[in-house]
Amino acid sequence: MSCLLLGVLRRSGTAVVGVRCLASIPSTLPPAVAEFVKGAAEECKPANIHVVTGSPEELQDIYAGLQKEGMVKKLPKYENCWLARTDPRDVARVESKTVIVTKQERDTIPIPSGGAKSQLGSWMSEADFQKAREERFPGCMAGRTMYVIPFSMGPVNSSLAKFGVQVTDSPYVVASMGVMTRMGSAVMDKLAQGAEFVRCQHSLGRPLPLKAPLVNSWPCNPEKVLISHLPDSRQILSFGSGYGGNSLLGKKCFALRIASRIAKDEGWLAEHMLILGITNPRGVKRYVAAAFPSACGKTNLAMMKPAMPGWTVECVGDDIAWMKFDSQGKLRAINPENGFFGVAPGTSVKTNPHAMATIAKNTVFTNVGETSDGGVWWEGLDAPAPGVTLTDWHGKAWKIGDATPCAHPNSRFCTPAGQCPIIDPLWESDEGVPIDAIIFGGRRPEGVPLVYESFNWRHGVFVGAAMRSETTAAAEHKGKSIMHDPFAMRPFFGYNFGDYLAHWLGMEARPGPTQLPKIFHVNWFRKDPASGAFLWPGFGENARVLEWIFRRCGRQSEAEAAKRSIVGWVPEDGAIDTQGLGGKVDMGALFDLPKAFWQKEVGELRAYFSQQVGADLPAQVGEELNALEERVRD
Ligand code: SAT
Ligand code: MN
Repeated sequence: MSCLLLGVLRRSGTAVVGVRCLASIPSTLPPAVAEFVKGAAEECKPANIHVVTGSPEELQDIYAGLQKEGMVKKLPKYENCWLARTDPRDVARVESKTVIVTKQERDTIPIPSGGAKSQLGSWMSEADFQKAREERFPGCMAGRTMYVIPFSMGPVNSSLAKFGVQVTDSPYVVASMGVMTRMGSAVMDKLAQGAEFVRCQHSLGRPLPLKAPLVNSWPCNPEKVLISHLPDSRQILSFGSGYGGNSLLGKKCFALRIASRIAKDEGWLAEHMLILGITNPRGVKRYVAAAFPSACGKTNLAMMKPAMPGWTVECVGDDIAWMKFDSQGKLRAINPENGFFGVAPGTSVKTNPHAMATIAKNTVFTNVGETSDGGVWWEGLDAPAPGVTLTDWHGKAWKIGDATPCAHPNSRFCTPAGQCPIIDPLWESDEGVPIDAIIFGGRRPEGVPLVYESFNWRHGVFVGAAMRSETTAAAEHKGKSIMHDPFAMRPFFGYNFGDYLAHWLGMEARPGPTQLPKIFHVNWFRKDPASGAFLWPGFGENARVLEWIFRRCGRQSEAEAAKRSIVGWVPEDGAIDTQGLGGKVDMGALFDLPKAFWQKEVGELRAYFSQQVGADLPAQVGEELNALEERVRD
């Protein structure tokens, strides 16, 4: 066996050993971790191994190293804030190169009919994966340090938390994982007690010496990107990208794809949902979880400043919810993350004042613009003060009015959740917060009312399955289209969507007491067909809708403050408080339910379910679609 030079391994802040051979690893690492690290090191052949403790001094060293390599620069305008500019080919998640490896294709995705491509995930056979792995990983960390990151998704002592170990050759990933997860020695202590962990192996795919120069000092290997998940053995292997959800493996890869599969096996839910607490003027508090596709303002809602006097919203999480029934049958949720990895452009004092306060220190910004006084800038912020000039995300001089954007549209802030001024006091509670309502939403310019409540759990599951949202067709600019994005999980399902629906439906029949949350659908984005203007003001005014949801959660009778409609329960006239909106909002138009629209919607859903889910669609979901069709008949 080859001997590798290992750096000083530190645990709990103490220098322990300078190990020379991989065989020595078990003396400092828990045996299962040592075995994983040994396997990764033998495959990737790093020059050094550094076990991450998570101490402040260690993180300072990491940032200093990143600065020296030119991967980040300090932003002197703020406290401990950093700017990274990536290779322009490495700027977002790469769905087309994201796969799930299982024995059978049908374990991963429903088989689409008529040779169509599945939109519900991407399967790779075990044999193809093995080949892809052999083409990528051997020797991929040569000359680099392999960091070993023990991390926890969820507060380390929470009964809902799960652990991972990520090996990576990217110090930027170490710094970002330090924000987005609980990372370091406390987790290693749990692993030493035998706790299970997800094995995460990540490489930028640029061994040293380099064969070609880096762009922006940002190592990546765009031609070879592959983000692979092995749910049966709880493994993630990611190659070629240093950015976001491709490389911070605790996030989408673990907390959604692998965790959704673990949740199915163990009887809980891992969902692409924000969690917020809302308190009414009498001090009664409820928690809700909400799923929205991208570009629907999820982070803004999670940190909303209610426009209604006396109401407060507090944030538990902005992206992912892990939810499990407690012994009383109440669904309890934790945010498995420790930070926010939010889209910067469009974030401003007007759209999200609490996010602006959160990112003022200890934040890593990636691909945003830079001001000449050492700050950050992006589209949606006020113009900088006179005399202050701008540099764009490529590092070139930029001025307002230039044809290309200053910040990349997917530029991000990576910032500690605990800094959010409205972080919920229970956001790190071990048992999670009790969820009274689940909200689905989408960007629907036509036909879909401001809010409705499902008739029951089974209908609510159908509402989640039927989620659609407007997107701009990426590079082709063919205009807008309404994409299916069931449960806002389309890119994140860890197993067959038909089985996922069955798992959700099964919550109703689970053994023991069960208090199911109520399920709602909201649409802040309906437009006036004549003018094209939004009918609803959105942002802080969305609290008016949350108020109705709040009331419905505590209702004494089914029809309290509501009336039956073809889509579900909608607010009875006057039940949504519009005082203070100046009579400008057309509630009639917001709740209009044109039958022709809904007949067309039923047709599109039927085609989608039959092509994309086929035989794997649970019968109950088909029955709900039939029932909707009946209700919208002329
Ligand atoms: O880049 S991430 O996957 O972490 C964020 C996102 O795309 O939603
Ligand atoms: Mn997300």
